[in-house]
Amino acid sequence: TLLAGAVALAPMAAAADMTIGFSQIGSESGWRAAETTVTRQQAESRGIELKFADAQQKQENQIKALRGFIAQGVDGILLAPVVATGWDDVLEEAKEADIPVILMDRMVDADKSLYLTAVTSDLVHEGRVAGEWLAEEMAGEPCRIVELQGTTGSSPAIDRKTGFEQGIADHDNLEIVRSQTGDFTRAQGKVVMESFLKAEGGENICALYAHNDDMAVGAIQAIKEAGLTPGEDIRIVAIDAVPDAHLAIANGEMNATIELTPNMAGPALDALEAYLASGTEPEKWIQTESRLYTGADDNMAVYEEKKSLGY
Ligand code: GZL
Repeated sequence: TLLAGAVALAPMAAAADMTIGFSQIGSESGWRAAETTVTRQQAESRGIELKFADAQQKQENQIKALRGFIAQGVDGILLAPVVATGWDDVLEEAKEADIPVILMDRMVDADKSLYLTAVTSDLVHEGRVAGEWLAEEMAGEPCRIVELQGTTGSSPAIDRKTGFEQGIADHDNLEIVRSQTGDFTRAQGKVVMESFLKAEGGENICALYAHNDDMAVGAIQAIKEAGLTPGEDIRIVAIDAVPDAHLAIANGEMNATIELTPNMAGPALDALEAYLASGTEPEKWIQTESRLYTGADDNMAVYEEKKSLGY
């Protein structure tokens, strides 16, 4: 019993003096800022010391941060990889240093032995749900779609595009006529939507698919400034379900969003603690849920609840 007691205490001891490095992409969207807040809360509640590095959306800054964490000898690393490629060397260095790496909300194109697990949603599924929603909404009516892509080369931009195309594949009344990155930001979403409206003529655009709500919110501004009614003249579907998306849907200015939880750190730190305490190897993919919200939902109630949680 003494030994068992000691082992039982070990995880707490490990958590109490555990140091984790977190290489965060930046704060390009409301969702990203919420993920950072939740990660700090999750570390705090576990008595974990979190070393936080903001990369301002630059991969080289993330690689530098990871090398710093390795040099400091942290117990584990959380990495939200801005793009999918170019990680092999630094992940090899972490493996050499026997420091487990957990991927947050985005995937990397690297051998699975180079990371402990990835905590992400099914990014292809999210895109497919968006496409299927629009297909149902249009019910066979012709619809010329413009698409605001996420950060070029990021797994969400690649997978959400693939999924949306799957979702509309069987509906030849739906056609993507323009597709360009808005880098997941409101500012770029607005600028690119302005260029779409200019190039196509607002009356020739039936719908916008944005890879995240922040670009959709920027596009709503552009649509209004072009004298059109967002949510009616141009239907809008996006992903994240940040509070401002629920507000826009409640106001009829947006039509649908697919929820992405900002709490990737809970499952990530659970897996990391179990691994460090007793060598438990988690599944290589811990999938978070995706849920569709439309005008049929009580978006004001969800907005209030998310704001009350500090989102
Ligand atoms: C998706 C995540 C995306 C969010 C955006 O898992 O990586 O990054 O959808 C954020 O809001 O910029």
